[in-house]
Amino acid sequence: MQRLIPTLRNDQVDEALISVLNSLSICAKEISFRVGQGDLAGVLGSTLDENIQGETQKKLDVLSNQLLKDILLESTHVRAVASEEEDGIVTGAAEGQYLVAFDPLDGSSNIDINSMVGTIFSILPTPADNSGDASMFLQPGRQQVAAGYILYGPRTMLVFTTGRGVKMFTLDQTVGEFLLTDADVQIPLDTEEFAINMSNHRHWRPEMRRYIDDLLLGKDGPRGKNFNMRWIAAMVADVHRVLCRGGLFTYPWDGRSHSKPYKLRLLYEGNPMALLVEQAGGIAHTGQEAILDIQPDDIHQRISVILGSKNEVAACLNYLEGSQTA
Ligand code: FBP
Repeated sequence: MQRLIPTLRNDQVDEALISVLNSLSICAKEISFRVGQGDLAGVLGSTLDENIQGETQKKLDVLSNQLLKDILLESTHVRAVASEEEDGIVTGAAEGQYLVAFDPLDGSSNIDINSMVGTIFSILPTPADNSGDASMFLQPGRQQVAAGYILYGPRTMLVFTTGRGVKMFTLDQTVGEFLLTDADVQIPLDTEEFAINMSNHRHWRPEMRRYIDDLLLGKDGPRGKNFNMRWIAAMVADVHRVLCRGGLFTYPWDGRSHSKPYKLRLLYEGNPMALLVEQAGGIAHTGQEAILDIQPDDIHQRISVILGSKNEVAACLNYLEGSQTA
Protein backbone atom coordinates (compact mmCIF):
# COMPACT_ATOMS: atom_id res chain seq x y z
CA MET A 1 0.00 0.00 0.00
CA GLN A 2 1.21 3.45 -0.93
CA ARG A 3 2.42 5.92 1.70
CA LEU A 4 1.39 9.58 1.91
CA ILE A 5 4.30 11.45 0.31
CA PRO A 6 4.75 9.16 -2.75
CA THR A 7 0.97 9.40 -3.34
CA LEU A 8 1.12 13.21 -3.27
CA ARG A 9 4.14 13.24 -5.58
CA ASN A 10 2.29 10.98 -8.02
CA ASP A 11 -0.49 13.57 -8.00
CA GLN A 12 2.11 16.23 -8.79
CA VAL A 13 1.25 18.22 -5.68
CA ASP A 14 3.85 20.96 -5.10
CA GLU A 15 6.55 20.17 -2.56
CA ALA A 16 5.62 23.03 -0.21
CA LEU A 17 2.03 21.76 0.06
CA ILE A 18 3.32 18.18 0.49
CA SER A 19 5.40 19.46 3.40
CA VAL A 20 2.36 21.11 5.05
CA LEU A 21 0.23 17.98 4.62
CA ASN A 22 3.07 15.92 6.04
CA SER A 23 3.23 18.23 9.08
CA LEU A 24 -0.51 17.63 9.59
CA SER A 25 0.01 13.88 9.37
CA ILE A 26 2.70 14.11 12.09
CA CYS A 27 0.25 16.03 14.30
CA ALA A 28 -2.36 13.36 13.59
CA LYS A 29 -0.17 10.54 14.90
CA GLU A 30 0.56 12.44 18.12
CA ILE A 31 -3.07 13.42 18.73
CA SER A 32 -4.22 9.89 17.89
CA PHE A 33 -1.85 8.54 20.54
CA ARG A 34 -3.06 11.06 23.18
CA VAL A 35 -6.74 10.46 22.40
CA GLY A 36 -6.04 6.73 22.72
CA GLN A 37 -4.39 7.21 26.11
CA GLY A 38 -7.31 9.07 27.67
CA ASP A 39 -7.35 8.69 31.47
CA LEU A 40 -4.05 6.80 31.35
CA ALA A 41 -2.42 10.12 30.47
CA GLY A 42 -4.84 12.26 32.49
CA VAL A 43 -6.03 14.10 29.36
CA LEU A 44 -9.77 13.63 29.79
CA GLY A 45 -12.12 16.22 31.26
CA SER A 46 -12.35 19.98 30.92
CA THR A 47 -10.15 22.94 31.75
CA LEU A 48 -11.61 25.95 33.58
CA ASP A 49 -11.25 28.06 30.45
CA GLU A 50 -13.72 29.05 27.73
CA ASN A 51 -12.83 29.55 24.06
CA ILE A 52 -14.01 32.44 21.87
CA GLN A 53 -17.09 30.37 21.01
CA GLY A 54 -18.14 30.49 24.66
CA GLU A 55 -17.49 26.72 25.00
CA THR A 56 -15.69 25.18 27.96
CA GLN A 57 -12.42 23.86 26.59
CA LYS A 58 -11.57 20.19 26.99
CA LYS A 59 -7.99 19.35 28.00
CA LEU A 60 -7.55 17.53 24.69
CA ASP A 61 -8.89 20.57 22.78
CA VAL A 62 -6.11 22.66 24.30
CA LEU A 63 -3.44 19.99 23.87
CA SER A 64 -4.34 19.28 20.22
CA ASN A 65 -4.50 22.99 19.45
CA GLN A 66 -1.02 23.56 20.92
CA LEU A 67 0.43 20.59 19.03
CA LEU A 68 -0.97 21.79 15.70
CA LYS A 69 0.22 25.35 16.28
CA ASP A 70 3.73 24.26 17.31
CA ILE A 71 4.27 21.89 14.38
CA LEU A 72 2.60 23.98 11.66
CA LEU A 73 4.26 27.26 12.67
CA GLU A 74 7.67 25.57 12.57
CA SER A 75 7.16 25.24 8.80
CA THR A 76 8.64 27.91 6.50
CA HIS A 77 5.61 27.30 4.24
CA VAL A 78 2.94 28.34 6.79
CA ARG A 79 2.21 32.09 6.91
CA ALA A 80 -0.41 31.86 9.65
CA VAL A 81 -2.97 29.61 11.35
CA ALA A 82 -6.54 30.17 12.48
CA SER A 83 -8.10 27.80 15.01
CA GLU A 84 -11.48 27.21 16.67
CA GLU A 85 -9.59 27.46 19.98
CA GLU A 86 -7.84 30.78 19.22
CA ASP A 87 -9.51 34.20 19.32
CA GLY A 88 -7.33 35.61 16.53
CA ILE A 89 -4.89 34.26 13.95
CA VAL A 90 -1.34 33.28 14.88
CA THR A 91 1.32 34.29 12.35
CA GLY A 92 4.45 32.38 11.33
CA ALA A 93 6.99 32.58 8.48
CA ALA A 94 6.63 35.95 6.72
CA GLU A 95 7.11 34.29 3.32
CA GLY A 96 4.93 31.26 4.02
CA GLN A 97 2.83 30.44 0.91
CA TYR A 98 -0.02 28.85 2.84
CA LEU A 99 -2.59 29.57 5.53
CA VAL A 100 -4.03 26.73 7.64
CA ALA A 101 -7.40 26.96 9.42
CA PHE A 102 -8.33 24.08 11.71
CA ASP A 103 -10.71 22.66 14.29
CA PRO A 104 -8.20 20.84 16.49
CA LEU A 105 -10.72 18.41 18.00
CA ASP A 106 -14.14 18.31 16.44
CA GLY A 107 -16.91 16.58 18.38
CA SER A 108 -15.24 17.31 21.69
CA SER A 109 -18.42 16.40 23.59
CA ASN A 110 -17.56 12.82 22.59
CA ILE A 111 -14.07 12.74 24.13
CA ASP A 112 -15.00 11.64 27.66
CA ILE A 113 -17.35 8.91 26.37
CA ASN A 114 -14.68 7.37 24.14
CA SER A 115 -16.61 8.11 20.96
CA MET A 116 -15.28 9.40 17.65
CA VAL A 117 -13.60 12.81 17.37
CA GLY A 118 -11.44 14.39 14.69
CA THR A 119 -9.22 17.22 13.47
CA ILE A 120 -10.54 19.21 10.49
CA PHE A 121 -8.21 21.37 8.32
CA SER A 122 -8.44 23.82 5.42
CA ILE A 123 -5.39 25.11 3.48
CA LEU A 124 -5.60 28.41 1.59
CA PRO A 125 -2.99 30.31 -0.43
CA THR A 126 -1.44 33.37 1.24
CA PRO A 127 -2.95 36.33 -0.65
CA ALA A 128 -0.59 38.51 -2.71
CA ASP A 129 -1.02 41.47 -0.32
CA ASN A 130 0.20 39.25 2.55
CA SER A 131 -1.37 41.71 5.04
CA GLY A 132 -0.42 39.59 8.04
CA ASP A 133 -3.87 39.99 9.61
CA ALA A 134 -7.07 37.91 9.80
CA SER A 135 -8.31 39.30 6.47
CA MET A 136 -5.87 36.91 4.74
CA PHE A 137 -8.23 34.06 5.72
CA LEU A 138 -11.41 35.70 4.38
CA GLN A 139 -11.33 33.84 1.04
CA PRO A 140 -14.23 31.82 -0.47
CA GLY A 141 -13.84 28.07 0.11
CA ARG A 142 -13.27 27.53 -3.64
CA GLN A 143 -9.80 29.05 -3.06
CA GLN A 144 -8.76 26.13 -0.84
CA VAL A 145 -5.71 24.29 -2.24
CA ALA A 146 -6.35 21.34 0.09
CA ALA A 147 -8.78 20.29 2.82
CA GLY A 148 -9.53 17.27 4.95
CA TYR A 149 -9.76 15.69 8.36
CA ILE A 150 -8.24 13.09 10.61
CA LEU A 151 -10.77 10.75 12.24
CA TYR A 152 -9.78 9.26 15.61
CA GLY A 153 -11.97 6.17 15.78
CA PRO A 154 -11.33 2.41 15.95
CA ARG A 155 -8.85 3.27 13.18
CA THR A 156 -7.14 6.60 12.74
CA MET A 157 -7.82 7.79 9.21
CA LEU A 158 -6.51 10.75 7.19
CA VAL A 159 -8.95 11.89 4.48
CA PHE A 160 -8.21 14.82 2.16
CA THR A 161 -8.36 16.39 -1.27
CA THR A 162 -5.89 18.58 -3.11
CA GLY A 163 -8.51 19.24 -5.81
CA ARG A 164 -7.72 15.90 -7.46
CA GLY A 165 -10.51 13.81 -5.93
CA VAL A 166 -10.73 12.48 -2.35
CA LYS A 167 -8.30 9.97 -0.86
CA MET A 168 -8.45 7.98 2.38
CA PHE A 169 -5.40 6.74 4.31
CA THR A 170 -5.38 4.45 7.35
CA LEU A 171 -2.71 4.75 10.06
CA ASP A 172 -0.75 1.49 10.27
CA GLN A 173 0.10 1.57 13.98
CA THR A 174 2.79 -1.10 13.49
CA VAL A 175 4.97 1.16 11.30
CA GLY A 176 3.46 4.54 12.21
CA GLU A 177 2.65 5.30 8.56
CA PHE A 178 -0.54 6.44 6.83
CA LEU A 179 -1.21 3.99 3.98
CA LEU A 180 -3.57 4.62 1.05
CA THR A 181 -6.79 2.58 1.49
CA ASP A 182 -9.16 4.38 -0.91
CA ALA A 183 -7.76 6.33 -3.89
CA ASP A 184 -10.99 7.74 -5.33
CA VAL A 185 -13.93 8.26 -2.96
CA GLN A 186 -17.33 8.70 -4.65
CA ILE A 187 -20.53 9.52 -2.73
CA PRO A 188 -23.58 7.53 -3.97
CA LEU A 189 -26.11 9.85 -5.65
CA ASP A 190 -29.06 8.54 -3.65
CA THR A 191 -29.47 7.48 -0.02
CA GLU A 192 -31.93 6.24 2.64
CA GLU A 193 -29.91 7.70 5.52
CA PHE A 194 -30.00 11.15 7.12
CA ALA A 195 -28.21 12.82 10.05
CA ILE A 196 -29.62 15.71 12.08
CA ASN A 197 -29.98 16.48 15.80
CA MET A 198 -33.70 15.64 16.02
CA SER A 199 -34.00 17.20 19.48
CA ASN A 200 -33.94 20.62 17.78
CA HIS A 201 -36.99 19.82 15.61
CA ARG A 202 -39.27 22.47 17.23
CA HIS A 203 -36.67 25.17 16.58
CA TRP A 204 -36.31 24.62 12.80
CA ARG A 205 -37.94 26.55 9.97
CA PRO A 206 -41.31 25.03 8.86
CA GLU A 207 -39.77 24.02 5.52
CA MET A 208 -36.97 22.04 7.24
CA ARG A 209 -39.47 20.43 9.59
CA ARG A 210 -41.61 19.38 6.57
CA TYR A 211 -38.58 17.89 4.79
CA ILE A 212 -37.59 15.81 7.85
CA ASP A 213 -41.21 14.85 8.67
CA ASP A 214 -41.63 13.46 5.14
CA LEU A 215 -38.46 11.38 5.60
CA LEU A 216 -39.97 9.98 8.80
CA LEU A 217 -43.22 9.05 6.97
CA GLY A 218 -41.11 6.65 4.91
CA LYS A 219 -42.68 4.57 2.13
CA ASP A 220 -46.22 5.54 3.15
CA GLY A 221 -45.36 9.22 2.74
CA PRO A 222 -44.61 11.49 -0.26
CA ARG A 223 -40.99 10.22 -0.48
CA GLY A 224 -42.22 6.65 -1.07
CA LYS A 225 -39.24 4.98 0.64
CA ASN A 226 -38.04 4.37 4.21
CA PHE A 227 -35.19 6.42 5.67
CA ASN A 228 -32.92 5.58 8.62
CA MET A 229 -31.30 8.12 10.96
CA ARG A 230 -27.79 8.38 12.43
CA TRP A 231 -26.24 11.13 14.66
CA ILE A 232 -22.72 10.72 16.09
CA ALA A 233 -22.62 14.37 17.30
CA ALA A 234 -19.21 14.83 15.70
CA MET A 235 -19.39 16.38 12.21
CA VAL A 236 -16.13 14.67 11.24
CA ALA A 237 -17.60 11.20 11.94
CA ASP A 238 -21.02 11.93 10.41
CA VAL A 239 -19.39 13.29 7.22
CA HIS A 240 -16.99 10.32 7.12
CA ARG A 241 -20.03 8.02 7.01
CA VAL A 242 -21.50 10.11 4.16
CA LEU A 243 -18.23 9.82 2.20
CA CYS A 244 -18.14 6.06 2.82
CA ARG A 245 -21.76 5.10 2.01
CA GLY A 246 -23.75 8.23 1.15
CA GLY A 247 -26.32 10.08 3.21
CA LEU A 248 -27.49 13.59 4.04
CA PHE A 249 -25.93 15.48 6.98
CA THR A 250 -27.40 18.77 8.13
CA TYR A 251 -27.07 21.27 10.96
CA PRO A 252 -29.66 23.85 9.87
CA TRP A 253 -30.69 27.26 11.10
CA ASP A 254 -32.57 27.01 14.39
CA GLY A 255 -34.37 29.60 16.48
CA ARG A 256 -32.91 28.64 19.87
CA SER A 257 -30.77 31.78 20.00
CA HIS A 258 -31.36 34.75 17.72
CA SER A 259 -27.78 35.91 18.22
CA LYS A 260 -26.37 32.47 17.22
CA PRO A 261 -28.89 30.70 14.91
CA TYR A 262 -26.13 28.57 13.35
CA LYS A 263 -23.83 25.98 14.97
CA LEU A 264 -21.09 25.05 12.56
CA ARG A 265 -18.14 27.28 11.57
CA LEU A 266 -17.48 28.18 7.94
CA LEU A 267 -13.67 28.36 7.82
CA TYR A 268 -12.66 25.15 9.60
CA GLU A 269 -15.81 22.99 9.44
CA GLY A 270 -18.07 24.07 6.53
CA ASN A 271 -15.46 24.88 3.86
CA PRO A 272 -13.15 21.85 4.24
CA MET A 273 -16.08 19.41 4.40
CA ALA A 274 -17.74 21.13 1.42
CA LEU A 275 -14.61 20.74 -0.73
CA LEU A 276 -14.38 17.03 0.16
CA VAL A 277 -18.06 16.44 -0.57
CA GLU A 278 -18.00 18.28 -3.92
CA GLN A 279 -14.78 16.50 -4.95
CA ALA A 280 -16.51 13.18 -4.15
CA GLY A 281 -19.53 14.02 -6.33
CA GLY A 282 -21.91 15.37 -3.67
CA ILE A 283 -23.47 18.76 -2.88
CA ALA A 284 -22.66 21.09 0.08
CA HIS A 285 -25.09 23.98 0.57
CA THR A 286 -26.49 26.41 3.14
CA GLY A 287 -30.01 26.33 1.70
CA GLN A 288 -29.25 29.68 0.09
CA GLU A 289 -25.99 29.08 -1.71
CA ALA A 290 -23.16 26.60 -2.26
CA ILE A 291 -20.95 26.74 0.85
CA LEU A 292 -17.77 27.11 -1.24
CA ASP A 293 -19.13 30.33 -2.82
CA ILE A 294 -19.60 32.19 0.47
CA GLN A 295 -17.41 35.29 0.92
CA PRO A 296 -16.41 34.99 4.61
CA ASP A 297 -16.56 38.10 6.81
CA ASP A 298 -15.17 36.67 10.05
CA ILE A 299 -12.78 33.78 10.86
CA HIS A 300 -15.29 32.31 13.35
CA GLN A 301 -18.38 32.88 11.19
CA ARG A 302 -21.14 30.23 11.51
CA ILE A 303 -23.36 28.88 8.74
CA SER A 304 -26.16 26.43 8.03
CA VAL A 305 -24.86 23.15 6.56
CA ILE A 306 -26.70 20.67 4.29
CA LEU A 307 -24.41 18.20 2.53
CA GLY A 308 -24.14 14.73 1.07
CA SER A 309 -25.64 12.57 -1.69
CA LYS A 310 -26.43 14.80 -4.69
CA ASN A 311 -30.05 13.74 -5.32
CA GLU A 312 -31.03 13.79 -1.66
CA VAL A 313 -29.54 17.24 -0.99
CA ALA A 314 -31.34 18.46 -4.12
CA ALA A 315 -34.59 17.05 -2.71
CA CYS A 316 -33.98 18.86 0.59
CA LEU A 317 -33.25 22.14 -1.23
CA ASN A 318 -36.55 21.79 -3.09
CA TYR A 319 -38.36 21.78 0.24
CA LEU A 320 -36.39 24.83 1.41
CA GLU A 321 -36.90 26.80 -1.78
CA GLY A 322 -38.51 30.10 -0.92
CA SER A 323 -37.72 29.86 2.79
CA GLN A 324 -36.06 33.03 4.20
CA THR A 325 -33.22 31.18 5.87
CA ALA A 326 -32.56 27.43 6.06
P1 FBP B 1 -17.02 21.24 18.10
O1 FBP B 1 -17.08 20.01 18.89
O2 FBP B 1 -15.76 21.42 17.35
O3 FBP B 1 -17.40 22.47 18.88
O4 FBP B 1 -18.10 21.07 16.90
C1 FBP B 1 -19.34 21.18 16.90
C2 FBP B 1 -20.06 19.82 16.90
O5 FBP B 1 -19.58 18.99 17.91
C3 FBP B 1 -20.05 19.11 15.56
O6 FBP B 1 -18.97 18.29 15.37
C4 FBP B 1 -21.34 18.28 15.63
O7 FBP B 1 -21.88 18.01 14.37
C5 FBP B 1 -22.24 19.18 16.44
O8 FBP B 1 -21.42 20.10 17.15
C6 FBP B 1 -23.04 18.41 17.44
O9 FBP B 1 -23.98 19.29 17.95
P2 FBP B 1 -25.08 18.84 19.03
O10 FBP B 1 -24.33 18.69 20.29
O11 FBP B 1 -26.06 19.95 19.01
O12 FBP B 1 -25.65 17.57 18.55
